[in-house]
Amino acid sequence: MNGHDLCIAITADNPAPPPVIFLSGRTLPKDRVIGLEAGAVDYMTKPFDAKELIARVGVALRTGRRIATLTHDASVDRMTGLLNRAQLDDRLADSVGRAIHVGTNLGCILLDLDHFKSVNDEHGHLTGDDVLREVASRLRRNLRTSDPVFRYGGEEFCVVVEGGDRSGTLFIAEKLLAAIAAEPICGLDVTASAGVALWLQTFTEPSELLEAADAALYEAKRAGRARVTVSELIAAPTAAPA
Ligand code: GH3
Ligand code: MG
Ligand code: MG
Repeated sequence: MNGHDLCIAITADNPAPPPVIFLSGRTLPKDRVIGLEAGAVDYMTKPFDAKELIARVGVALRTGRRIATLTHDASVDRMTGLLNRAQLDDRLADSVGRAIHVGTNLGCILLDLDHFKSVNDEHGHLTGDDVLREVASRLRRNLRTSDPVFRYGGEEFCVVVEGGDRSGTLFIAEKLLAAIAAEPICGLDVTASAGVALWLQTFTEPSELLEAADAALYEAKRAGRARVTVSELIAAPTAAPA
């Protein structure tokens, strides 16, 4: 292929783009620069030594695995296995961008466990951790893969519902609270409250959606907990009577 051979290191457990090593008959520095600037992780010239090529493939794979591990650790909350807050910020901005571009709805659900401090105080932090893990698992099991769930903070979780209108997002929020309360967790009756906000095209920042969900969550707590409240400030307009 035009003086170049491509050596591609692929592993089944690495879904990231495979690292590319050029093996080329073009030996000039400018050719190496072109190859490396095109995204290759390494550039070898012919004639080549097979053992050196294999060693360089090994280095590329090792580096790729380390990057994959670091990327995973930077995105996933270690205790619950959910996406973390940094991912929420990134993905919410993407979701808002798509909602603006396509003109679709976007729902945001903020969930907070009720009286969770007393779980720690009365049963210990390890039990508290187990409760958080089981809640995370129930949230994941009750959501489509297209509706990502994030660990927002300590005992707070956030779900982004792309295309979610008022009734659809409310339905999901109610379903999640029901799933948490359905069966005792670690022998304890656990409930959560949720605040729902809906994206309106008048918002300027994704953070406004989170602020609105937070205000709704505060309302749900104030109204007695174990319930869903919608941020009335930004509730989607109801259809005008015919
Ligand atoms: P409310 O119903 O008003 O939300 O009351 P709450 O007790 O749930 O809220 P509060 O903010 O008073 O307490 C939250 C508790 O969550 C306190 C904190 O120790 C606990 N928490 C936060 N992160 C973790 C964690 O990773 N593990 C455990 N075990 N507890 C956590
Ligand atoms: Mg909280
Ligand atoms: Mg709480």
